[in-house]
Amino acid sequence: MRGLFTATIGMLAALATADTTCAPGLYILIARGSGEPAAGTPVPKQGITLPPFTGSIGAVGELVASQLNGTVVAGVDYPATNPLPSTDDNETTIDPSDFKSLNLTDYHSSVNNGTSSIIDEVNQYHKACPDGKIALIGYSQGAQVVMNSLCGGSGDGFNTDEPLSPALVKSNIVSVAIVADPTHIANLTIDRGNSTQDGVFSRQNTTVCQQYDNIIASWCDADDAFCDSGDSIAVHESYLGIYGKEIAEWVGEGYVNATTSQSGSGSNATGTATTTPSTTATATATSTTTSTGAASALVRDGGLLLGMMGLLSVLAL
Ligand SMILES: *[C@@H]1O[C@H](CO)[C@@H](O)[C@H](O)[C@H]1NC(C)=O
Ligand SMILES: *[C@@H]1O[C@H](CO)[C@@H](O)[C@H](O)[C@H]1NC(C)=O
Ligand SMILES: *[C@@H]1O[C@H](CO)[C@@H](O)[C@H](O)[C@H]1NC(C)=O
Ligand SMILES: *[C@@H]1O[C@H](CO)[C@@H](O)[C@H](O)[C@H]1NC(C)=O
Ligand SMILES: *[C@@H]1O[C@H](CO)[C@@H](O)[C@H](O)[C@H]1NC(C)=O
Ligand SMILES: *[C@@H]1O[C@H](CO)[C@@H](O)[C@H](O)[C@H]1NC(C)=O
Ligand SMILES: *[C@@H]1O[C@H](CO)[C@@H](O)[C@H](O)[C@H]1NC(C)=O
Ligand SMILES: *[C@@H]1O[C@H](CO)[C@@H](O)[C@H](O)[C@H]1NC(C)=O
Ligand SMILES: CC(=O)N[C@H]1CO[C@H](CO)[C@@H](O)[C@@H]1O
Repeated sequence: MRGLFTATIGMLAALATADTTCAPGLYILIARGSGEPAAGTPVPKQGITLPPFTGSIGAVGELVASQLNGTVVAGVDYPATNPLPSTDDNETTIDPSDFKSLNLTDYHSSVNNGTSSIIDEVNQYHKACPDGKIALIGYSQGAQVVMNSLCGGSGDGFNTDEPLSPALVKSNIVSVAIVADPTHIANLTIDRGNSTQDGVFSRQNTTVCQQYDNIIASWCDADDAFCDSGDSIAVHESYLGIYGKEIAEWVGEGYVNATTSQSGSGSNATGTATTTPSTTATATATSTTTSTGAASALVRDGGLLLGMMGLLSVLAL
């Protein structure tokens, strides 16, 4: 599914597993898309490397980190097996009937691994850092994995894992950003983008996770080959460029909501308390931040933001 993007990155050695050092601020755990390398994505134009396992959507984590002091960005250690044959690598469309005839055994085991891994990593982080606030971001197969961690395994070839404890989710997970989810269900309140169709593995049971609607946003556009059951791979790879900033704002807003008001009111989302530029964004990515002044809004205009938007366009999914 990653096409040219994957082909030009090259495989580097896989690095550390999720960081259990408590973040001074928000801890962002990211599940990458099918076929994206485990090694951090290099972004030569920006002179940085995204953290391992975060894939291209790791750029959104970096964008949040550049705006929210004390943010740590980490990725979920799972295979992210690409179910498509390599002949589809550079295609912009897919024949939906071809997709239905794929052997999905390895995809199922990858999703099952990812679901257990993210649940373990969140539980470990919570154990080490009981007050730590967590955001989850998932793209494509990683979106399915993140939703499984909240809703439970989706069955139908996939495991039926127990989801994260609702008590933990309510007290510690502040925002969830889902991008191009194959288990997407159309027309829910969590939905963003213009998809009107369910995904190829449309989720059957939302009993547990529907209580989290206020912290989840799920982006899917019409004709996406996976979240909208359409035929476009190009749409599936377009989100970062179109919605990257909006997704980063959603993630940061959840943290601001949770830390500025017990009642969850977002009215102070532009306050200065938690929105200073980070100079220690992550342990593994070199921050491009040079500004030292306090920010007055979650995502500001100006050089840093333009720099990060440049990063989004370089990485355009
Ligand atoms: C950012 O957070 C660190 C660690 O909590 C703190 O030492 C530093 O003063 C903060 N910087 C700003 C600009 O708030
Ligand atoms: C999950 O996949 C990772 C590599 O992506 C591997 O190291 C780990 O052992 C797998 N876990 C299970 C339970 O299969
Ligand atoms: C896809 O495009 C890249 C870059 O042009 C090329 O190196 C690669 O061989 C292509 N892959 C396939 C399967 O055609
Ligand atoms: C599907 O893939 C799995 C794992 O690669 C393999 O064991 C199995 O035989 C395949 N099934 C078919 C019908 O090709
Ligand atoms: C859906 O939104 C995308 C991104 O803004 C846009 O490119 C596309 O034309 C829209 N599709 C429809 C059917 O409205
Ligand atoms: C979602 O809503 C649109 C517009 O009302 C409708 O055309 C479409 O059939 C709905 N999709 C599903 C899966 O219910
Ligand atoms: C959906 O999941 C919940 C929680 O696991 C379970 O209690 C319920 O029976 C499931 N509903 C269906 C229709 O499978
Ligand atoms: C933040 O709070 C506002 C106002 O209550 C709410 O509309 C929004 O959904 C919240 N955002 C997140 C990410 O929790
Ligand atoms: C929790 C908090 O800081 N609430 C403040 C939000 O902003 C309004 C004024 O804009 C204050 O009155 C609240 O105390």
